[in-house]
Amino acid sequence: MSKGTFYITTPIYYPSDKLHIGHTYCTVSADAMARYMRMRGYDVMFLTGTDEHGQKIEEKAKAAGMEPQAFVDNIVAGKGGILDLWKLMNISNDRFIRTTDDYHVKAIQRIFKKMYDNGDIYKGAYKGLYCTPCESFWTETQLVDGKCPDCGREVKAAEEEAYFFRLSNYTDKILKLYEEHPDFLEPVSRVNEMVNNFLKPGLEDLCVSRTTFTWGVPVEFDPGHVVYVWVDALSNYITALGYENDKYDDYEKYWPVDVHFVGKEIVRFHSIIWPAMLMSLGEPLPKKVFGHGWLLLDGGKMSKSKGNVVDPVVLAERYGVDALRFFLLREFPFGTDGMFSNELLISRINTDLANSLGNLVSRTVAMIEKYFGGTLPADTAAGEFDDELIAAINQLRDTYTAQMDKYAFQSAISEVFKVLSRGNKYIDETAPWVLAKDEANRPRLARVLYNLLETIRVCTILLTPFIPDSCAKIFEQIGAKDELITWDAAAQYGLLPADVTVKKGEAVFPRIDMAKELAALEELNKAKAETKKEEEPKAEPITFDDFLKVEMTVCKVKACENVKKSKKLLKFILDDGTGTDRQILSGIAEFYKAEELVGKTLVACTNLAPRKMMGHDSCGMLLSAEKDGKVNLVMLDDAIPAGAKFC
Ligand code: ME8
Repeated sequence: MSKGTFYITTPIYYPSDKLHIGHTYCTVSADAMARYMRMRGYDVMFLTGTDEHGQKIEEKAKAAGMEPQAFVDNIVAGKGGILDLWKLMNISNDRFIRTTDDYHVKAIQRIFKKMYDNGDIYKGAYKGLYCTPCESFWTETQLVDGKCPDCGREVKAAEEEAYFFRLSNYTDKILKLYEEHPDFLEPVSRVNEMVNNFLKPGLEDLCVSRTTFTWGVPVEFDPGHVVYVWVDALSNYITALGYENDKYDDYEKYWPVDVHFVGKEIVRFHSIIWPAMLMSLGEPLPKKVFGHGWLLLDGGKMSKSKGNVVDPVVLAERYGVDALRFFLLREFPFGTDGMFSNELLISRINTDLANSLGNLVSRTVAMIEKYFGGTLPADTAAGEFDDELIAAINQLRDTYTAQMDKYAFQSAISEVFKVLSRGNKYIDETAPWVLAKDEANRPRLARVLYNLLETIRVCTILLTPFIPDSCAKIFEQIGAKDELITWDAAAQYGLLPADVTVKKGEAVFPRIDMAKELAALEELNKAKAETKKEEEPKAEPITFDDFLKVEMTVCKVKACENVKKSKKLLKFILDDGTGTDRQILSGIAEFYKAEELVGKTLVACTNLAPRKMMGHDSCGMLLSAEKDGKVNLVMLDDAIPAGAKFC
């Protein structure tokens, strides 16, 4: 009989770039939690999926020369895509949602209309700053050094007719939610962040439609608009259960969600915008949002790996999926950031999996084979050190559960490893190889080995949510049948039959030679860098007519200055020979001092369509050359007059 339901979700991932180990972190955590709750007898719904709409995806598809749908289909469902990655990582999700799924699209249209009909969505005009990679609008005051406060990248000025969600009406309601349900958002540091940064200053209405691109869910009653990608994405958690659609019928059963696992940078969306949307829809609120930390590389987020191998497929191939899953949850406390490195990964595999767990299993099984031909005798004798070990085994499930129920995976695993260490110490204390020398000690020797098997059995049950395949192999080696590897069976010492038969198998976690492995990884990185170079697209040939379309003009720099609030941009006033000054902005401030360039003779493309950069017009582009990240302006002999054309 089910103990109740448990609904858990991961964020839905952008199918724009290859997923790295940081993305895997969140999904593996949710998977461990889902497996743990299933093991405890809950009826679990574990949802993950992909967030496929928005300008970022549209732009990526365009750059790849593909239609957006074909582009996302390939990244999600193509060979080596996201679905394959989750299969490889042994992710046991019950459902997978794609925001391009028909049922979801229709449900989003209904959800938008519902919020419009109840007055929470209205039409207005939006002027603001937009960060395309984050799909987020920002106000000037929210920017950090003129850049997106989430990702640090450039934002673009954007203005358009748009629909707005009356988020400003929800400030007090969200504050009240946090007060009345102090465990709605965890860890508690995230609550302070939300209150101080967003709620205390007062929420602003949220722009929830866009008209400058089309890759999204069209607003049904105003089709020039597409629904803001976050409204579309957040709603996945209910549409995937059948909310406003007929595809599924689980909404009543599983909603409200028990926990949304999300990365810390998207806590704002999940703990402010999402509950406000649900309040507007008159639906129950999530029981909990848990904002986990990031895996960092050299202090930064993972997207650019320097030196370390962060591709989960490569890592899983080299060390096994379970070792990788284990490392992610064992090494870092779930709520805070952790610094990833290959060295740390290998070291953790060696100390915990190969030494502590792997050794205990292989030594115990080997001794039972050696001293008893693989089957323990029924006649055994208790002795010194037994009570302490047995007490540790009997208490373990409770201490572990207390941590798991707080999503403290690292501490839960650590409880298990305390008992495994106790087991290893028990071998030293009882010295079975000494007992084996005297026939009279056989009953005692048998009991010592039995106690070790029981230690392994209980610990392995509790490690199953993290390393399911390896645990199955261990159960086989120690002869633990299905009924002895259940949740109930983890609460009690002494369930294996006294005359249990073991079966030696291959080492479940072989030890890795750190120095050799690090050298191999370095080689791998080098080879990858080489292939990348080779794969860089060669420019397509163009016709002479194409070439003639580009107007190249010699210009003299009359004035040059840094653009305020921009680290990159220089503003040039140029004499292009026409008698009218030409203004061009160029992102080369890191490489030149503005005053050095006055009087120089440069080349500009002068028939490029003008565009705005940081609020300034830029009419053309200065020619520069880049190699290894260093940029040089193309400079000509000062004798060449302004206005001269390239021919
Ligand atoms: O944010 N360490 O998608 P996403 C830990 N589509 N977690 C990391 C990480 C790292 N280095 N890098 C990424 C989105 N993540 C939206 C979600 S939900 C309605 C919409 C985590 O593919 C990140 O914190 O950019 C986030 O929780 C998840 O991967 C998906 O990121």
